[in-house]
Amino acid sequence: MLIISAFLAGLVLCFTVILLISGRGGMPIATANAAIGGPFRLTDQNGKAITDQDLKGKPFLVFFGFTHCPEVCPTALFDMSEIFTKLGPDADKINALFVTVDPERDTPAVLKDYLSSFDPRIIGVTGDEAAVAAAEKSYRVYAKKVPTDGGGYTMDHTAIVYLMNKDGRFVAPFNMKRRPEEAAAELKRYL
Ligand SMILES: [Cu+2]
Repeated sequence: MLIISAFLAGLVLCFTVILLISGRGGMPIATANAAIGGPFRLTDQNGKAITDQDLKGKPFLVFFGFTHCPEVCPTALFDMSEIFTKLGPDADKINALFVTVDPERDTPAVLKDYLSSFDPRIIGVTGDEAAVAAAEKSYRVYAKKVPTDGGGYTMDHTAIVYLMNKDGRFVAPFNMKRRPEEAAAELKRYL
């Protein structure tokens, strides 16, 4: 009973966050605001360093989450995988990043294992706590540890997918609530 209620509480939290911030439609909340995003130095799921410079020249989607997330993160990653499929050959011209807000548990190996259920082109990103916190700050991502009944914890976090252009500048929150072919068509406009 305790476990079930803890699970449900986690689910409700995740949903609340997504409802609060995703809204409907993909209208730019701050197109003129270039202050989202910026330099970072983190580690990918293969243990290799990844920086903002590695992403230059291709538009990218970036989403912050964690592998223990019951619902929101797997759904976003599933939708991203569908979009990659619809992109066809253009998929190689776009990057997608899943940055953990839970570096304590999400090591490169854990991310790699978790992402094997999704499109292999999605890049898992982690790092030490300070580097992850800096990335959260530059993307204005809210993330907070929430203790659960069993003595563990879940993460409350911002669930916006950001669309960044070829120069690494923020374009708009990316609307995932539509057919993957429509989302893919929008991405192709930024190639
Ligand atoms: Cu999540």
